Amino acid sequence: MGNLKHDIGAVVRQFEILGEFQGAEPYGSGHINDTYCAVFQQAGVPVRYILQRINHNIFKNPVALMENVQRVTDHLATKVAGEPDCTRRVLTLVPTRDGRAWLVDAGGNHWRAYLFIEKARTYDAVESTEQAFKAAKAFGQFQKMLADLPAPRLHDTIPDFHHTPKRFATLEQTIEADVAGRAKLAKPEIEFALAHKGITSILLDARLPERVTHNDTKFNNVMLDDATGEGICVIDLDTVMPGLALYDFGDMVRTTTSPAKEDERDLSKVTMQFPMFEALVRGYLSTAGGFLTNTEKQFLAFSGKLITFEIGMRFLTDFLAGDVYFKVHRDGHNLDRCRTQFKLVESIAQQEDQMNKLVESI
Ligand code: ADP
Ligand code: GN1
Ligand code: MG
Repeated sequence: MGNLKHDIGAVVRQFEILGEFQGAEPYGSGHINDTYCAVFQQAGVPVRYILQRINHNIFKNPVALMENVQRVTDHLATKVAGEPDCTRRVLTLVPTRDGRAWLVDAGGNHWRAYLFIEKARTYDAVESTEQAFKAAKAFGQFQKMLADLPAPRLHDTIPDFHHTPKRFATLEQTIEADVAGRAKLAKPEIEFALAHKGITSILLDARLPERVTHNDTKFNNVMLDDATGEGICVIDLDTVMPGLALYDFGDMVRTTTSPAKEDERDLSKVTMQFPMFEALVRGYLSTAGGFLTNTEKQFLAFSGKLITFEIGMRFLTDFLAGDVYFKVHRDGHNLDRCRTQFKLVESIAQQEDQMNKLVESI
């Protein structure tokens, strides 16, 4: 407790949670928010909760974000109502003692609490094709359940989040400014990025339909059930907003086809494993196949290359800017992350023809 940045006990006691607060620990390996697991003693049983502080440097309008999260979780809850385990299939916000969906503390921080999804976990790296299939199936189901979200349009919690040409322009400006004096440390990566300008606008030019999408479908944003392996709950809903279905599929390819972690330093371990891609396509189409257009399907493989390139550019940009966006845990962390992404882009490019043939054959 002593090392925590915030008085978690004081914060979490303001939520409508029964029992005595026992303690809290930082939790998970997300790059953005501060996540804690808080334990309460309830009638002799320890019960866990997830408490999160929204990173308001990144999410400039936390109220709009929480309005989205509230609408999305309410809508999903109506879809699974009555099903077994319904409170493990959707995130459930715990209200504050004065009946609000989130809390603003004296320092202006926005906090939310969720029921802790027990008997399930997230993984930072994929271990089997079965996991890939089940994760993609869950993200497809998530998009499907949100297809009839009633109006109005969700807020854009981060405008132009997946606008790859704008991400490219930001990188160019960051290279030019070189505020941290690090451009000399990333020459090959800068060269690689600049050489790929041509792919950045391809999805935008394809005039694909806008949908409600998750936009951050990395493998550790879906909880897999310990007993069945099923993708029981899609989490991390901060970026759920209007987007392209392919942003979500692309990020699955980025995070679920390589056996290596996102920050692996041994690049020989980073590779697009074809059987994982096949499992992702089959899993995703098993739930999303009914609503996707043929054009969307044609870009499934390409979206993996594009989103991997885009996130690689973002890591490179943050390295050059002096590590101001993503949490880092060592020197050069963002550059390491950029390198794995660009290695994966190359691996996808080498296999793109076969990947497209596979999609056509399904
Ligand atoms: P970030 O935006 O920082 O990535 P996440 O919302 O993904 O934060 O949460 C970080 C980690 O906390 C997740 O990877 C997951 O392991 C865990 N987690 C988040 N929400 C829950 C929940 N409701 N129940 C159990 N674990 C959770
Ligand atoms: C961040 O929040 P987290 O760790 O799931 C980021 C994603 C990146 C990802 C890279 C709001 O996701 O866009 O793809 O890191 N989220 C935001 O791992 O920028
Ligand atoms: Mg996350």
